[in-house]
Amino acid sequence: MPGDLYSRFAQSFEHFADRVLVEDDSRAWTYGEVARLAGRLASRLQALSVAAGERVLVQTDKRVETLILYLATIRCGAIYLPLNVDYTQAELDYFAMDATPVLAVCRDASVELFGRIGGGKLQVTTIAALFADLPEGEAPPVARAADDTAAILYTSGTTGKPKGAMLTQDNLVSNGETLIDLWRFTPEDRLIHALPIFHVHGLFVAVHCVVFSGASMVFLPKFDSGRVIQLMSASTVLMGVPTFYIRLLADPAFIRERAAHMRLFISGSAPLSADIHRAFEARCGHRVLERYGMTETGMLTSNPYDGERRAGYVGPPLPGVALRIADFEGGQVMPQGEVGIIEVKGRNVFKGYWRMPEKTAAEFRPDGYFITGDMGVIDADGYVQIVGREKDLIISGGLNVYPAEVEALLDDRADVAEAAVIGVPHPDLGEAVVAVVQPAGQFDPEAVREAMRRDLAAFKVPKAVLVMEALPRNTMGKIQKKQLRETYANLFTA
Ligand code: MCA
Ligand code: AMP
Repeated sequence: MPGDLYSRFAQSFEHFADRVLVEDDSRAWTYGEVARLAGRLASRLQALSVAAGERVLVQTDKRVETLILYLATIRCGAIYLPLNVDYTQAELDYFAMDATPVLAVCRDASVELFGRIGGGKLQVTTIAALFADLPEGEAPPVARAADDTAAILYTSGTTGKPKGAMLTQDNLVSNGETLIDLWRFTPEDRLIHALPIFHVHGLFVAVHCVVFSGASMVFLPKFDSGRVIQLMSASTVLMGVPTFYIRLLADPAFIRERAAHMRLFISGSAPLSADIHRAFEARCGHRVLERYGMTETGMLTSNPYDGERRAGYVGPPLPGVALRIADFEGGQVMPQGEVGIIEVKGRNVFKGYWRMPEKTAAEFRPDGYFITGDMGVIDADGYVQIVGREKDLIISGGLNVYPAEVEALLDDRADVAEAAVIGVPHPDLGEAVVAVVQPAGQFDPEAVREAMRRDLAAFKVPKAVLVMEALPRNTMGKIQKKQLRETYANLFTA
């Protein structure tokens, strides 16, 4: 039996043909129906020149049709490239020019915008057009090798342009298999799917756990605590970022009885505070299972299903994941119990950044370990604790914002002498993006926020732009971000 991703999907399509795979507010789709639609859509994609190794760029709303588009792209042997629906034209231009997709699928309202990319050379379509009068014939699945790329997900970085992480067929199959075992997924499970489907979390972790195990899921367009609470009585698992758990706790309708049918609450993508972990247990009796991962690596560690789910820890490495703590300079392994950079190796680790061999080489050690940029420590029981990040990164509501990108935009403005962008504690989002600006002449913070909205996805726009006559610097002249973070630590929590 071939080991590629579509073959793994096909196993479930066959075994669970009559069971429900996915539901939305309007109807349910069985595994068999989804498989047939994916086959027919693959015929249409092939007619649009989607072939093995070609990229299909997707920026659309979360719908069951988008899920089927993902499956059909993989069936064609092509590379799926999902993008955040929030990205602006400036951001999209870069992704499209870098990835050179054979086809872009966008919202109806964005057809014109996509049409302008690359001087009008990009082939653009919409979900509605793709699904209109689907051909009857199903294209046969195109076999792929374990090391062939199945998806490219862009991640930004502390310097330079965003990088397309190439995730292989085997990365995705092996990580999914590990997770369904560890988290005990069965065909009886029903997942509340409230995450976006353009990240590893919502697309691969959530969807693959469901499809690989023959379970089902309810697709919500976005997180809505009322809807999620309502669904709990007939569901078993919720996967979310910490903000989901913060919002559930903030909802008085979330009481113990509502969660009685649920068997598992999983959190990841950002740190879940020990306070929220404990408050959640006190409210509903469930201990959240926290896990840790990255776009480039999929899931890396997880608290155990049966053993102790420890608040403030992300658990031991997953089976098949080698994880070590190294010193900050050069990959020297640290003794157990000491803090250092987390480095990882395993079948789950990506094969490199799209068309960026130097950047790829810079993030791996010579012995093949990938440098995560997260700072951690392993305790005597083998549990990993994340204690910070070496990379200058803000995680807001589970979404990554690199200060360098926001600072560059501010520094380009005539009314800004210099800017520092920091993350400060936020009761809902965990961290919020804040800009501290040393103005050059007349300066209107609200006008600056408005202007930034044109160039930046909404989640990257600072929630506050603060003015300081002179930014704090050390003796070398470097801006003291630590001091700024301390100064504004209570901006949203006071
Ligand atoms: C929306 N906004 C945000 C965020 N989301 N601002 C900062 N951070 C965010 N995360 C903006 C909106 O555009 C809006 O802007 C304003 O904030 C208020 O939005 P709100 O209605 O509160 O937001 P929402 O639509 O309810 O979304 C919040 C959310 C969502 C539910 C937390 O962002 C979300 O689903 N996050 C999950 C992201 C995720 O899947 N991450 C996984 C990637 P304005 O008012 O100005 O218009 S990491 C990953 O995949 C790795 C591998 C891993 O380990 O999992
Ligand atoms: P991304 O590149 O969007 O995949 O984000 C990956 C980053 O999210 C990791 O490098 C961590 O910094 C962070 N992350 C993911 N899960 C957790 C977690 N459970 N606790 C703390 N940080 C996390």
